Amino acid sequence: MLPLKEDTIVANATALVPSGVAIVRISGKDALKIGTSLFSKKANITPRKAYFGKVLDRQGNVLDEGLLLYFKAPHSFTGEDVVELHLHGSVPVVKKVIEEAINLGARLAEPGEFTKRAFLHGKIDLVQAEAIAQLIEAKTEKASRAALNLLEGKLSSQIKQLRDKLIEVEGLIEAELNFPEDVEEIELQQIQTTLKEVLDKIEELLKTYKRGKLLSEGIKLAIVGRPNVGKSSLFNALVGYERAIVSDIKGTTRDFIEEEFSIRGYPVKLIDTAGIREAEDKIEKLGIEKAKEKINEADIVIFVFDASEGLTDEDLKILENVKDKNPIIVGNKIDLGIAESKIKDYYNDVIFVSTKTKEGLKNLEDEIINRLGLLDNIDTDVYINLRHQEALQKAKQILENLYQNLDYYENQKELIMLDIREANYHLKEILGEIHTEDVLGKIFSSFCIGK
Ligand SMILES: Nc1nc2c(ncn2[C@@H]2O[C@H](COP(=O)(O)OP(=O)(O)OP(=O)(O)O)[C@@H](O)[C@H]2O)c(=O)[nH]1
Ligand SMILES: [Mg+2]
Repeated sequence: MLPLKEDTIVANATALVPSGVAIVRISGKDALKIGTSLFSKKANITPRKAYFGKVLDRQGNVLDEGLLLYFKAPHSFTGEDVVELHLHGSVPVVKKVIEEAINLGARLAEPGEFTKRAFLHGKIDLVQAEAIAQLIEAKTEKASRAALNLLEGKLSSQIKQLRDKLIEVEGLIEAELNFPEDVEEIELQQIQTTLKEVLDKIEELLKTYKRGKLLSEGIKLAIVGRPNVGKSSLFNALVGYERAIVSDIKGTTRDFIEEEFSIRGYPVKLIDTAGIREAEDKIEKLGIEKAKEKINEADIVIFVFDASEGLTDEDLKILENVKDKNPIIVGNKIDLGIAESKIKDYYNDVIFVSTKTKEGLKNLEDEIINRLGLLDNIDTDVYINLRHQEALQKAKQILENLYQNLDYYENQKELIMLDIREANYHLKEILGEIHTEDVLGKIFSSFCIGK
């Protein structure tokens, strides 16, 4: 564990916006001294009790009234002495209280520093620290539930089980090597069984990465097509309200429009774009350029045409231009009929919908989920992130190699031990049992101030 900085840090724990209540958090060895200097009740503060009083500046002028709470080390979030001042959520008052705490010797906390201290004091492991940021940033309930599972230690406990299995084998080999007369020889079969168990579990965890990424980062969907086919109508139908202007005038949508919503708990950013055609109008042309940019950025492109008219040459030209994106092809306005003969080459690939009657919209959602590889309804408790994925892959590679060549190592158990130790190093990295300042810097700097 790294040596902790001994200083006391302060920051707003709530957003700096006008609100009912705002919390200023102070953590470190002088937290109580600084906190009570800014409060009317100065002495005999019992931990975990809320005191109502005046919040004061250093000269004793009243800044606000509010609550003071004291959490005595190590029974606090950071594991240090922590004082929370609950103020009214007035931005200037919160700023003033922080400034006063700094004048009294505290330092403005770096992003994520409270959580980092909690980690360094062993209150949480690194997976749980990451889960806090994930929970705060979750865009859907499904995403927040997934983050909470990590915070509760559901991934950590699985990693710890793997780590312990490897430690056990490592220990047995070490004992055999050190005390060959006293200790029974460990069978290769036993090592093999453990390696297989660990590898299977690692494989299972690796499979959760893609879903976890989609859950935390969301999916970008762009709707494209020629003017008047009903792109904005589809956009509105999917997001659930009349967000975009719809009209029978071609070229209604000029600039792109973005809106966030969710499909089956996965956050989605939906983008409506200007209808693509050979436009004369300067502004429309700019909109069409933007539409092309949005197509490139999108994870999935939804190409819309008017099914009652069939696929026109203009449609086919646009379709040709987006074919690299493997678009979902949507035939809209089926309430007006389907011009089957003009669609025949593509018929089986088309999702037919009517934004007017809402027919077919569920099929479109299914197709989106299918394209993302999410249709199998596997709902795991835990999802790994990129950092976990990298570490698990390294561990997997070492163990797989060992597993396949185990027979060659029959008389070189120390090599088996070294490999297992190295693989375990990567599992310990996930938990943060082994870490570098670089890794911590990367994780915690992505937090916001005060967390
Ligand atoms: N009958 C019928 N009309 C529809 C349907 N969807 C859209 N429309 C009509 O088609 C016209 C064009 O709809 P928009 O959603 O504005 O089309 P757009 O593709 O966004 O058009 P631009 O923004 O000009 O590119 C409007 O008059 C809509 O009411 C549908 O499913 N059935
Ligand atoms: Mg439109």
